[in-house]
Amino acid sequence: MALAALAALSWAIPAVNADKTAADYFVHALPGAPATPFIKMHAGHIEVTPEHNGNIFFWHYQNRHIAQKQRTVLWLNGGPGCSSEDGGLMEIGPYRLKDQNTLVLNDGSWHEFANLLFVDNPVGTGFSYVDTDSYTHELDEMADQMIIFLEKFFALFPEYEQDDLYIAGESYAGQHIPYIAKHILERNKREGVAHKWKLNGLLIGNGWISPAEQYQAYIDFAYEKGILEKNTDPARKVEAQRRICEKDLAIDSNSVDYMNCEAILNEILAETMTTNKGKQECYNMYDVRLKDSYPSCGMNWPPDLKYVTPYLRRPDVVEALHVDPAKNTGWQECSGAVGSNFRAAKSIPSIKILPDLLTEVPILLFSGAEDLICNHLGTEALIGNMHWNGGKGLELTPGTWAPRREWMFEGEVAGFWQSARNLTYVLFYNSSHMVPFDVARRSRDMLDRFMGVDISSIGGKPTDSFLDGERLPDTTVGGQAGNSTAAQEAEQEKLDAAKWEAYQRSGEIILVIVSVAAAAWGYWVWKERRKRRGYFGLAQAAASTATPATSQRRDFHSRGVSNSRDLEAADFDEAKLDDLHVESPTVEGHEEGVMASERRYSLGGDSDDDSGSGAKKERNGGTL
Ligand SMILES: *[C@@H]1O[C@H](CO)[C@@H](O)[C@H](O)[C@H]1NC(C)=O
Ligand SMILES: *[C@@H]1O[C@H](CO)[C@@H](O)[C@H](O)[C@H]1NC(C)=O
Ligand SMILES: CC(=O)N[C@H]1CO[C@H](CO)[C@@H](O)[C@@H]1O
Repeated sequence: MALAALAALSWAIPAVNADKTAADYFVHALPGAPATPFIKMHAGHIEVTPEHNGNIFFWHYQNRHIAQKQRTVLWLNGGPGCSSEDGGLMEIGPYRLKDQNTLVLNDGSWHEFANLLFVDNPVGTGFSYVDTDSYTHELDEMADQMIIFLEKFFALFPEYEQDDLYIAGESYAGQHIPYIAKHILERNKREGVAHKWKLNGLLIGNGWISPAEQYQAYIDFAYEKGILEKNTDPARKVEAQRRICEKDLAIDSNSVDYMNCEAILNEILAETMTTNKGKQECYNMYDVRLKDSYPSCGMNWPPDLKYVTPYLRRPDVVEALHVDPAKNTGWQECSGAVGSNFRAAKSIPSIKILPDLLTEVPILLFSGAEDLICNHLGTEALIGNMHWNGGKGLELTPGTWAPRREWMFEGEVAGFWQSARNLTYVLFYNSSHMVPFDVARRSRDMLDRFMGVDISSIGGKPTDSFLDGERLPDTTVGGQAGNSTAAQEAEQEKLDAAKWEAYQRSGEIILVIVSVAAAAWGYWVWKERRKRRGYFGLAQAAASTATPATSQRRDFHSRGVSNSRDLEAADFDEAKLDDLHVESPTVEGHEEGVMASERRYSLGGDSDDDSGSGAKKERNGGTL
């Protein structure tokens, strides 16, 4: 019944995108945002599969400055089925939410030298929608739709088509990003393509890339962090599960995920569950310095999520972002329906396509060292086993490994960099699955360095950033922390030095931004918090978890997945909206978990070193 109504409804809103112009996407005023600096934004839907009512939502932010050339970063979160508004509002975007009504500036935002394009991918995710019988199943299909999206996006906004293009993201986007890159390179080589897209680099944070190494790494990481102890009962149980997993991998090494291997992670979380004041607790799989209520194990995290969901459901926000009425179900961080349909059963894992990509495009893999679900040991192992551009792993010449260069940022040891033959690996210490959530400014320095931003032409005070004590080329403008007089003076100096022509945007747009920014600088609020990635529904196994959950996706989290009926473009039932955890999206029927986690995270959310999880040993820096 709902279906019929639904179908009728979707036809009643025909071809919404057909005749839209850029002006239709302009975000005139974003509720809760500071009045200045005014950040230029466009948002709305682009139709990719009209036959299935498939519409992809994007949110675009214009850069603050241009150095040398114009750049665009396309950002994708994981899942599959998790919205890239996570990245927009909790990681790399210009704003963070201080509460559900107030946006504050993120002084580590990546829009300093790049236009940012957040895309809810694939259809059905976040604000995107599609008929409920037409979710995406495979990676190639996803990438085809992304190409259609980009063609239409650049038709609407041709001024960005010749930007240097980077694709960045985390978690399951470790599958999405290489596939999209491959499809872009193929598109560029096709006869008759008028404008090639300048794909210049990929950045993947705590990515799900290579099952073989990454499943093994669950146990290695658990031992290294002291989560599991060798030769104990829990360790033996987990090892038994590893053997089952290895058999599956031996039979077929071409899948993106394996149920019996996912179970390793479940086992680790279940076997290390503890009881604290009558409540069951487990490790937060996105940041093992933290604990969460069992069986959520991180799904309630990060704390900002409890603001993001209600904010993105405010009618005035929905309207400001031009969300089509056809998306009638309200924003959800992760869509269980999208995740469970995206089996990628016929897709090969992205590790198999990275070597080809590396002949044409530099790739940076970065890891937050405290993440378990896509942990750095797995990333290091997959790099070590991969052959590309005439060598294996990060070797410079046979037998000589690229050095790990210590990275000092703003007076602190931030991690290390290692690089060979177009592949760069960066480890972030003290960081979770969602690196930019924890250390936004460092993550931006990484981006600017990778993109080769050179601020010598525009002035500004560079950040303190050193590799092996060596002063690096000046990339990031770092002088804007706080609202101090010094910060304002520094900004003034920068503007004086810069001159308008330095901001070489031909149109007047950027001038407006710059002048507004100049008038009102000194406004940055520093807010560093921690955050995660994907998720997975350990919760489905619920308290009865003697046996590993079966149906959860590695995805890293399908928070909210458990209600397998995900309200999608189809269910037009307002009443259901109300039932949907408007507060913190969590697993239905697990109320007490929510409360417990709020308590816990109010403590855990504010700085990097308050983890209080106690159990694990610290830093892994030296042992890597
Ligand atoms: C690295 O990528 C560039 C493109 O940015 C390409 O021209 C070059 O051949 C690649 N290097 C190797 C060693 O393949
Ligand atoms: C500037 O900083 C001071 C001290 O931190 C603070 O009290 C004040 O509210 C800030 N002003 C603005 C406009 O953010
Ligand atoms: C605040 C904090 O935990 N800092 C640590 C970050 O990581 C480095 C390297 O492991 C440690 O030396 C710091 O103490």
